[in-house]
Amino acid sequence: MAYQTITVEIEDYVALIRLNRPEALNALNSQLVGELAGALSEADRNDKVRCIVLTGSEKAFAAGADIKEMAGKTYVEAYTGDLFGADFDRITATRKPVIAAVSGYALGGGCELAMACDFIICADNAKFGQPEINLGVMAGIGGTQRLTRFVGKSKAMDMHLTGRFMDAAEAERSGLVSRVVPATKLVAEALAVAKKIAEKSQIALLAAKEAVNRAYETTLREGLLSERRSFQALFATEDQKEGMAAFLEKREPQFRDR
Ligand code: CO8
Repeated sequence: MAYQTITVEIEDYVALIRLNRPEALNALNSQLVGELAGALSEADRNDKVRCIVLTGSEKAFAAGADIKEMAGKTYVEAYTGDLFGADFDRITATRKPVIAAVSGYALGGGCELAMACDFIICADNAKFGQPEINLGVMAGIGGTQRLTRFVGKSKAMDMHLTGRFMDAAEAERSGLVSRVVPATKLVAEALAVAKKIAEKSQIALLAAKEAVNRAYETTLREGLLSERRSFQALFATEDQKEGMAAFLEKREPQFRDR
């Protein structure tokens, strides 16, 4: 499928999706969000993809929702048109692991998009922010909920109410990102991590992702029960037999997704 606002490359079972609107610092317009949702759904269905890396350019992962596109909208248009709603739901419904590789600005919707991925690896030049307050609005695709879960109420309030940016060191310290790497090595590092993930049993990967996500959506008791049942269910797979046999025989496992 040909896209105009993103590029997709697949190699070694990893799909590298790049946001590609350099003229607008990868601002998220309806076309880009729709294309991204389509590319992620396609990657989910593609047997040649086992892990996905989502990135932007060195200057910007994404500088937010497209202000030019949004500026003239009325409440009725935003509400009845469900601005980004359905497409963003499709993005967050991706079942395979998605790593956000963030360099430069991840602001507003860009920060929200990165947080909607499974984890964030960022470059040392990364800047995260929810500056919507400066535009007379607020976050609208998960920022108030996800940032608060990542960094806690105090920092989340600080970010949303002042619109200030958080640099890579603070983002790592606060638990927003999992690793910080030099900007020049960001994509290579993210791809290396994705390739490692791609070697695992896909059944176990999907189950582990589902289980971690439940931590945000249910009570501890329900989450623990759900985790236990998924763990036990994995003993019905050949990959569990192979993984444990390989450990005992001191060799690398050969997972077959069965
Ligand atoms: N939308 C549209 N165009 C943008 C955006 C954006 N978010 N950000 C940058 N651009 C454009 C600029 O207009 C400029 O275009 P042009 O050359 O045609 O004037 C080009 O990108 C380069 O930008 P700058 O010249 O401003 O570059 P600087 O290096 O000087 O500054 C900044 C970089 C600091 C990132 C600056 O561009 C900036 O502040 N951008 C806006 C950041 C922002 O406010 N983001 C939040 C947007 S609102 C949002 O994301 C809401 C999400 C929820 C939506 C949910 C709907 C339901």
